[in-house]
Amino acid sequence: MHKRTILRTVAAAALCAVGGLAAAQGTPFKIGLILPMTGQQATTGRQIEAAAKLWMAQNGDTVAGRKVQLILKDDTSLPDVTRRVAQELVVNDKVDVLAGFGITPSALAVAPIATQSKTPLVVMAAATSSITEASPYVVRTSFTLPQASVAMADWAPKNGIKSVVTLVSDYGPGLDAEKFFSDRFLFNGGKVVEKLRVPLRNPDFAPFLQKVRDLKPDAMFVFVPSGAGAAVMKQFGERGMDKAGIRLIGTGDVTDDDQLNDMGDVALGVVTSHHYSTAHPSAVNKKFVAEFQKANRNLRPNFMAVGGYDGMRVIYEALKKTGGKGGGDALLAGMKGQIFESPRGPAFVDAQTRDIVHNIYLRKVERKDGQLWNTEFDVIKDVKDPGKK
Ligand code: VNL
Repeated sequence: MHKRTILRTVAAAALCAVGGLAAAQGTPFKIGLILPMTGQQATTGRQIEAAAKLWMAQNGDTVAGRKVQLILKDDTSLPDVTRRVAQELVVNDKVDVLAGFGITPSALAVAPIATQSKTPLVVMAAATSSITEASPYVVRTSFTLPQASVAMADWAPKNGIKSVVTLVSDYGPGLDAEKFFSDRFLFNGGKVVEKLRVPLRNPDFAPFLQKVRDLKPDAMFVFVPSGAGAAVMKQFGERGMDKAGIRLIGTGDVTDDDQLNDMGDVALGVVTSHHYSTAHPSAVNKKFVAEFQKANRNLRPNFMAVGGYDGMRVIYEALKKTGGKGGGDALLAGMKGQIFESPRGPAFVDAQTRDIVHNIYLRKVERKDGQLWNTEFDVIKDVKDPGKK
């Protein structure tokens, strides 16, 4: 099959959708939320589902007179499943928006369906720079790896780090992190001793960490996806790499707030760059964290939750702008250019690139009141994705 059949079915569905517009006011506005609820990326699914539900609890389930319905599907983070589920949501459920997408391959698998059916696709988690270029219907509320990585490559050489080994997951966001960190670090006079890539599925970090230990750089720069950070941190400590004088730096995915509190002393002092910390000291974030924790048995919201929460806001605001009517192109137009205060700080959906613009913070892991936090100590304001041409 598959591609031609899929495209034909999707095209037919799009035609039906036009005919059905008159009836749209009476029908609910459907958001097809596709997330990895099981499997290796399940923490990301759990975070985003909780955040989307919190948004709806706080803002109601009716927008401009139109009832909003959330349809949650588990893609187990396998892109073939993501594609099939998205096709069913568009053709059978006639969803108005597709949203979620825990990993880059899942977002990329669905981009052609979004284009063919003119369905806005709101990326709440995946963070490879090029995703927004895969379809003109993609809008992103998560972040990009180049945004976070460049900030770290500027910070490190000013803070005694002259040689680095990079260690990244071997797929889209990891390759972005490796390239944008290395190029900038080199430009700043640093030396990248070796670039190591670990498989995304069932990674065994041990041999890679041993190699880093033997190379003995000033620091190891890490990107692993949300949920894998604790394993890296644990083995980094077990091998005594911190004691051997190798520092761990990276994007904030490695000190993921979903897991940070259980990482222990080895995480103390680790500096990362990212767009969100649960400890972000704003009134909007304090309220977000408190209400998220109250609704989810004290679970700490991480950057994935914020991508989901802001994605819901962008969808709600766009629907409001269409007076509740919706329609793929009208919704897309309503999403572009939105400016709002996110729990992460100020945020902006760039109308040209459809990508998120936000602050990138430098953070250091500290213990406060018996818990570990990514404490922000510096900020680079309004960072656009450096991966865009
Ligand atoms: C991706 C990027 C996934 C960053 C992540 O966690 C992450 C991705 C699941 O683009 O696949 O932290």
